[in-house]
Amino acid sequence: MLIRNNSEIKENQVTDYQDYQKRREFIKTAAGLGLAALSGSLIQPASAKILKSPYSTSEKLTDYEDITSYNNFYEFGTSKSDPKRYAKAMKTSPWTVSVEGHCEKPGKYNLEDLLKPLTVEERIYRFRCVEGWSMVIPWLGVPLADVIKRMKPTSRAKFVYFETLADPKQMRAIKHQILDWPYVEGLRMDEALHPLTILATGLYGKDLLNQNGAPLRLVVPWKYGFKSIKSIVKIRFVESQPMNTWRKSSQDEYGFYANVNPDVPHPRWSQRRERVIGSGFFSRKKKTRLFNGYEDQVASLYSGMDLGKNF
Ligand SMILES: Nc1nc2c(c(=O)[nH]1)N[C@H]1C(S)=C(S)[C@@H](COP(=O)(O)O)O[C@H]1N2
Ligand SMILES: [Mo]
Repeated sequence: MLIRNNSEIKENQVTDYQDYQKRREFIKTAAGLGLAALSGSLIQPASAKILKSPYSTSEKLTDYEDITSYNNFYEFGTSKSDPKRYAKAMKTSPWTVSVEGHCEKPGKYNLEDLLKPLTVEERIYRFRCVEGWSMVIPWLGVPLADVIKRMKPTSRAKFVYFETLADPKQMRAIKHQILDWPYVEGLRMDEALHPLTILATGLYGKDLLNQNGAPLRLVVPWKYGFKSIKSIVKIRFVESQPMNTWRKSSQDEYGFYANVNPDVPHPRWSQRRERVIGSGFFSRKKKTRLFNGYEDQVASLYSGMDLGKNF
């Protein structure tokens, strides 16, 4: 298995970044001293270095406990606590990703084969959900661009389509038509190739837990959370803009682009402020920024577009 869990480290021990950094330093040192038994036990993939990405923010991290217990993953139910409770039933190893459409290297890839030649990076991204809450998460992952380039898309590939597993035996809410399963999403090719866009395999130095979209999920930090599709089993290169699940369910409320934008209210609520998760009972509210604060990096992708219409 490319990605390992470390049974010695309990979830509740991984609570803050200092601890986490210290442990990583220790493991690096141990590896340097040739203590083979210790090296590779935490960091994925076993043999590779993890680069600290220049794209990270330095904001205070959300606690591991909050990131892994307050989730949206409707295949397991609509309540924020359902994914943690029920997603264990999903089997994430072995895991196959089917690559399809306009590219030179289509096929069914084991997760290991899909990611093996690539370098895992750690990136600390602000993650904002459409319902007005935000987290800051230290992700582990690979740039989506690196995966796309390996698949050699042809000139007809203008968008990338993604699909989540939809197995009623493993996902208890699939039997309810809450959404049109499988959950699907899409990005325009330039968004997909943007260096901020990653395929995440872990967070806080550990493999993703199922509730966060194990073993492979998208993270697009300047967009609302629903673009960041979880537990991906299919990646397809397509010519025209794909439909996405939330737009299918309510196209007045959710667009294709889903760029974080305080000036475009959701029909049922303002999007001007966000609750920072984990900031206590008297939750801290923060002003939401255009493109979730990543305006300098991504605004040029949308120059000339009316962001009120293309929301
Ligand atoms: N397959 C799938 N992916 C999904 C969802 C979902 O219900 N199913 N929810 C989305 C929404 S609305 C959000 S806010 C994020 C939440 O990610 P997190 O639970 O890791 O914070 O996942 C997104 N990806
Ligand atoms: Mo969301």
